[in-house]
Amino acid sequence: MKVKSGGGFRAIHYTFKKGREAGGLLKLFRAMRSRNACKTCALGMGGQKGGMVNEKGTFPEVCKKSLQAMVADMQPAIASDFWLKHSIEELKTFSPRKLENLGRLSQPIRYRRGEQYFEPITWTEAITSITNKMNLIEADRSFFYFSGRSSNEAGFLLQLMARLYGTNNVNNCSYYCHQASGVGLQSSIGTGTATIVLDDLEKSDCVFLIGGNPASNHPRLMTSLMHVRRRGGKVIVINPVRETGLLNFRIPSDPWSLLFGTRIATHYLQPHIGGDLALLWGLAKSLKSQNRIDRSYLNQHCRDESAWCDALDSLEWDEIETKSGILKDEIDLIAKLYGQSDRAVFAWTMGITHHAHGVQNVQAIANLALSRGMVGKVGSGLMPIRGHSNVQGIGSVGVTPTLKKAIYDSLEKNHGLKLPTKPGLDTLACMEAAAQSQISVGFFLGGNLYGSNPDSKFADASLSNLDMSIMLNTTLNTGHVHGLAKETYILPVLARDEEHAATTQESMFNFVRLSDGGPKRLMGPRSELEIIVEIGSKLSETSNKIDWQSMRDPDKVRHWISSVVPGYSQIKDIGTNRSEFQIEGRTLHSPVFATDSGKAQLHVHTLPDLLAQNKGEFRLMTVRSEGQFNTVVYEDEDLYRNQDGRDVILLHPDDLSLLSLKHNQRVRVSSKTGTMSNIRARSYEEIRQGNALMYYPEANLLVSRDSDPASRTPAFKGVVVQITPET
Ligand SMILES: Nc1nc2c(c(=O)[nH]1)N[C@H]1C(S)=C(S)[C@@H](COP(=O)(O)OP(=O)(O)OC[C@H]3O[C@@H](n4cnc5c(=O)[nH]c(N)nc54)[C@H](O)[C@@H]3O)O[C@H]1N2
Ligand SMILES: Nc1nc2c(c(=O)[nH]1)N[C@H]1C(S)=C(S)[C@@H](COP(=O)(O)OP(=O)(O)OC[C@H]3O[C@@H](n4cnc5c(=O)[nH]c(N)nc54)[C@H](O)[C@@H]3O)O[C@H]1N2
Ligand SMILES: [Mo]
Repeated sequence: MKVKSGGGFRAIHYTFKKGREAGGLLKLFRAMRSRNACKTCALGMGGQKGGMVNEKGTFPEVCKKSLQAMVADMQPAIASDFWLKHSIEELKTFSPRKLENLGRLSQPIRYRRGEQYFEPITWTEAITSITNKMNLIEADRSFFYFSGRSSNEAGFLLQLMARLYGTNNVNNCSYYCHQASGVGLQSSIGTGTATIVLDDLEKSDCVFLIGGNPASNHPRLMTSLMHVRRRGGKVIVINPVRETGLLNFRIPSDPWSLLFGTRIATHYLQPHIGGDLALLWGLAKSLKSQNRIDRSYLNQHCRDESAWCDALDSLEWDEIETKSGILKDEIDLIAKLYGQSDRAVFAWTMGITHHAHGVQNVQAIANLALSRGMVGKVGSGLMPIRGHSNVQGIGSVGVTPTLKKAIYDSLEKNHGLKLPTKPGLDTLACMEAAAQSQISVGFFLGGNLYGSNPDSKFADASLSNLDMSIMLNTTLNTGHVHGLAKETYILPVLARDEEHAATTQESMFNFVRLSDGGPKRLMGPRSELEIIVEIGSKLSETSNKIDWQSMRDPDKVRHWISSVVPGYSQIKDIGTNRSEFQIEGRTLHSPVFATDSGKAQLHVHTLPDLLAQNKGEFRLMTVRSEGQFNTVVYEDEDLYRNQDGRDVILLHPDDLSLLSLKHNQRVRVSSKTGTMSNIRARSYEEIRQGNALMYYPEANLLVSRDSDPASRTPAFKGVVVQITPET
């Protein structure tokens, strides 16, 4: 049966199913209610108000993904004889789901080239071998990659260790995610994160949701969107795909919505993939012709108003229509609605950032918001919807190749440390350096760089070219069996709700939460902080530079963070006063910007041509299904898009006819980077004609390393493919 709404009873039924897997619903409920920040997206659940409570204090807010993540952590340990029974070659044939379901990692394991099996080793042996090797190489021949699941404390300490060791090759998954938002916002308004708090969303009368599928990826945001709509506000979705859950969603915590469903989008624009920049400029042009631009705001609070207005005037509608795929009438209608709004919020996700012009997309969103004075006012503003639960915090505390000047200065002046000055490499640059044998050691705090990277073949070759890699993880993923370095160490870590001391995380609304930790579920894994201390205290370059042993205590690390990270001074006492806080200088409720001039900057762009202009070519987006969290696939089916498997390419029915293909016919999909065979071409009328959809991470075989020059984010949603029938 075709699924016509997101959420609903299916989500509740799922809760019971997961409860059974976790050894009882009550046990799962207790774990979910513990005072820890939610482990999945960065919407900001949990912390000191208790699990399943949002930043406004509403309960119960729960989603399928948070249950999945919790149940995964509640699994028993992988038995120690497992490693001797299953060869690496065999593990390579396991699906991401099978790897995750093997259980929790609980002892250090090592692989050495030439051997066929992982070998369990002691912690002492692992730490000694790792530090011996690191002591032999030049620091700049190493790189550090962080996912966004770890705590602020672990993030801060590991980046400090890397820099004391002597390298700035420090980066996080943001380079494959929201980097374009950070760079774009910084260049427009002087800060790189959301300008609003959750409550502002509840006050707005118009929300633009651009290039995201929160029904599946940030389900708890749907409650706020329901409220906007119930208040008579507008929810304008811009997405080449009509996503089921954005049309109708059944919110489990709202009885009426649960039974009858809630319509979410009031308006739905379907541009071509990559057509947003033209569309955003079109909206601004239309707004201007309707005399709805707030000239006095632009005059007082923005720079380069006249250059921006001239650019709007000289743009031709023909160009806007062909490059966006949206007709002027439709653009005029949406501009009119926006023109009537008093408090508008602009929210966006990967459909905006995963392009070779991702930064420009973000700047154009900021332009549009600024044009009506929607930045720096209650109930309105800019809101990048972040991915990982602490990806924003990891960036704030210094996990970036270039340290913020304030952090750098403070570490040098106040703490007397000498930091390296050679510029650090971003994620893609590190992968390329590894492929060229310029880097020999990779250190990974969480994540799955192999699975996340564009051009999977290249990723495999590049990571295999390393002499040593060190991975700190909770469960096994594809990155532990593909692209193995000559010597690979996998170190098991505790999840944040199992640590003996409290840690902190930062939500997408710039709110710092305290996770209490909790009893260890397994005896083998260690806390991330403990492992970093063990390594840092044994590296010859770092051992005597700070008092490592004291850093086992997250309170001590927080003292450091408080003294060096801008806006974070209140973190110093959070371990004792337990007061979660809003980071200073981020939320903008008045139009004073953190730029040199105090004004926001308007940007002018040239509009890129749409990709895939030639006959037989399609624009491909690579996206998440409802049943996965990034490279970890929990279920093969994609409930909301009505797909029973992941080996598919979704095409508009007219495109199938054009290609003389039948629904479900096997095809070969090729790009300039790779080919995937035996894919089912499926008729999917919800996608805009000329565009195609496939699932990440599998489709990374097709994604090239072309990236946005300004943010270095790969164009995961801008791939040109050809489709031919299998013979
Ligand atoms: N369940 C679940 N939740 C998650 C994750 C997960 O994997 N699973 N991952 C987390 C992470 S790290 C992140 S970053 C977020 C990701 O959250 P999203 O950004 O929502 O995830 P994607 O699946 O990448 O999908 C992007 C959406 O963009 C649309 N899109 C694609 N190309 C374009 C375009 O050119 N223009 C426009 N306007 N739209 C386009 C697609 O149709 C799709 O609806 O979710 C987080 N939450
Ligand atoms: N083609 C394509 N590629 C993409 C994307 C896309 O849309 N299309 N999306 C991109 C995006 S937005 C992102 S964010 C990246 C994802 O990039 P990553 O963050 O690198 O990948 P994940 O799959 O989220 O990593 C999951 C692993 O984290 C580990 N883990 C879980 N919890 C913890 C913890 O508490 N501590 C530690 N140390 N480890 C833990 C588990 O072992 C799990 O296997 O992928 C990017 N790649
Ligand atoms: Mo992400």
